[in-house]
Amino acid sequence: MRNLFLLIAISMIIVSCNKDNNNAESNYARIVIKGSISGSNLKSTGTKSESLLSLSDAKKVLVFNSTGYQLFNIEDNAFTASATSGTATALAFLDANNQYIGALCAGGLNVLPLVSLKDGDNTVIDLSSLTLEGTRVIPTNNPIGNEINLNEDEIAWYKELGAYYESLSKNIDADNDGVPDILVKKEFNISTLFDIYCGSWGLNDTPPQINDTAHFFINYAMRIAGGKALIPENENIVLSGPEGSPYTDIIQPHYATGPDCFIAFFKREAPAPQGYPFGSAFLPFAQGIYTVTIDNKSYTLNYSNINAKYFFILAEPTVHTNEANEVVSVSIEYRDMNQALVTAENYVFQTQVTLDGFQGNRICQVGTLWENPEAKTNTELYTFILPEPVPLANIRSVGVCYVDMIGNAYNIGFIQ
Ligand SMILES: [Ca+2]
Repeated sequence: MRNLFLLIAISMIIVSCNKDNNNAESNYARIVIKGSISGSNLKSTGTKSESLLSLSDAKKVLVFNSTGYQLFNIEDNAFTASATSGTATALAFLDANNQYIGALCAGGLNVLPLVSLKDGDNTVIDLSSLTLEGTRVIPTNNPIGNEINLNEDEIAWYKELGAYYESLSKNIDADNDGVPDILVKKEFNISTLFDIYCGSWGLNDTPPQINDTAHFFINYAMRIAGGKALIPENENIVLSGPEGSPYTDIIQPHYATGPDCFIAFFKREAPAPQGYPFGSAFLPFAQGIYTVTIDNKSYTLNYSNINAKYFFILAEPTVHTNEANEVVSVSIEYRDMNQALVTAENYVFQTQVTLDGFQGNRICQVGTLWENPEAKTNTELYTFILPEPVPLANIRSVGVCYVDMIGNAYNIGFIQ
């Protein structure tokens, strides 16, 4: 029963779509990012362009992370873009024909982590004049350490994420027709779901019990969301790769559509090793180039696997009951692997709590992940009030699922 239950719980989460960023309406604050283009003579050697481009050719700024892409125009050699506070965001520069010129590289980082901001959500990041070196777009004003207050360790940490954003930047034109896919609602968003069984949830004054962190089992899934114009006629989406040494064990266990997208999950199923708490193990996908085939048309997607160590923290739930022994709320504490409390906002963008019954049935969900109409109200990370009390005796497990600031998700399971 336990194995069955856990597998069902895994398949039930995260089916909501990303919002259409061009009609952004969100509770999440937007951080203004502006800059100007100087008449640099340095030429791009970008692989996406056949002719050499200079930054003065740039006409659009593409702001993106693994949950979405958004375009802003450059007019009179200047732009004012915005990105969601609490996320880590990259900027790419495109010419009038949507050719890739280069990506922002500030203080050695090719991503702007929009956390620890100088003036909070009112912070304006003025990159000032930008110049091109190769495909790196260098700002005169480096916001890292100024508007974005990171220490040396954090800067080193984000540098390690460079390859991840480089990989995402290559997915702006998955059908290789030279047009950014977001312009024709054919964009792909690719991310990783980590599924981790952690121990027992807390109950009132009894704290959660966490398993030995050295022996956590992590299951992996690749989540691919596709824009409205990509929604297939049937659910059959084929993922193959990575290029060079393709897997033979990829399955598609879950599929959903929303008004503006489809979402498919892919897993690599393997027999469970001895002592494993799940019925099957789901292996990680290697970094590389994958092909997605939808309605007989193929798309190229770059995937960069992020080690769970970067943004995985222990989101530990405690269930609170009333006099009738009904669950009324769930509180979350966020701790590192040494059980020290951490500032969740530096890791976590959104959190959702789910309560499931003994048949794997979903009893209650509080909070919603990703950006969709329901998620707009979800800015809570710590306290989750149930819409109505639920008998404690009906609860078999508690799941805490959060999306990290680079767009990957962690489903952290607890049973009693
Ligand atoms: Ca395209």
